[in-house]
Amino acid sequence: VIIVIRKEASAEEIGTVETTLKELGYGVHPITGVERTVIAAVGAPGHDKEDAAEQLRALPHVEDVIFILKPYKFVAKEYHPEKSTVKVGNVTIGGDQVVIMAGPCTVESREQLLTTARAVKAAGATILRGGAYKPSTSPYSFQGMGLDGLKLLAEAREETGLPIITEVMHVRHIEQVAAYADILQIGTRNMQNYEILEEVGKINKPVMLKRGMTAKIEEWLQAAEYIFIGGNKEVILCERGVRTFEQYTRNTLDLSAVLAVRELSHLPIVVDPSQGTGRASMIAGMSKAAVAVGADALIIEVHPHPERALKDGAQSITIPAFDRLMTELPAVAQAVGRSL
Ligand SMILES: [Mn+2]
Repeated sequence: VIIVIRKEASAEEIGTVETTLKELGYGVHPITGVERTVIAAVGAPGHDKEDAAEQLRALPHVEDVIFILKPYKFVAKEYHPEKSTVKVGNVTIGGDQVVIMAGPCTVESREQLLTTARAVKAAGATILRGGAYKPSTSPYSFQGMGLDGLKLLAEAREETGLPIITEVMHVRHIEQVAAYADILQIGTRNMQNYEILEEVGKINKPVMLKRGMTAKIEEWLQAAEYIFIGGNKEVILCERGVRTFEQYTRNTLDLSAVLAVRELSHLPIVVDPSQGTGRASMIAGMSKAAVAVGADALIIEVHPHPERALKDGAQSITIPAFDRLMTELPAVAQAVGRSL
């Protein structure tokens, strides 16, 4: 149950509502917003829905009581029927305009990053991606430049004006990454790392939550709920492909997840055709398909020399290929009532 508290209620009065809810047997998760406070009250066994509703509506300072019979509440469409948007600088994710995030998989050098940043900006990308801390399946492969990579990303933002998105892998890095990044990315391996989710819930920066490679959509939305409960409502989802029996592609890009998320939630959704396919040859096609199905943004790996990339070269497109894609996407966006 979501309990909407009246605007004029004081902190003390809100505390009284919380205490009463606990006495009634509910688990209590308040979110204090700028405008008003809402409380997710979960549980209360033995309560008939009608009785509970009457009881809750009778509480002082309660404006509305919304029943959500899903394992997630705040990220559910029932809680917020309109699509929510996340603003980063002057870029809006989840609005009419489809946002393009592009850049190298991993920051490798100043030259590699700045060359790519300038090129993707010139082609029309509005957010720069780049990994500083890289999760790797193999402990022997490149693990990223760390803090030096973050500094290079900040330099690229300074020069191009593009906000940056980069991954945070460990709780101990959150503060450092948040000091540089405009959007924090939670990778597929950490989607169910509840410690990280709780911590990024407390920060004041947007978070892009990638779908776990074997996660059901419901589990993914529950993971997003963790961030929301912490008080951070700037959550973006990212479909990056799931693991199936197929091996020709690195993952199976689940574009139906865009529609599923749209049906179930108000959160903006990004599609990653690079990780989703693992093949540079498929990125343009899947990018167009993602825009056609209604993705709010794409995140694309671009490298000046994919054959020399330290990571994910096979799924990175060249600058000319990215330029071409950016001339083809507006027509697709327009066909589905969006712009680019
Ligand atoms: Mn990558």
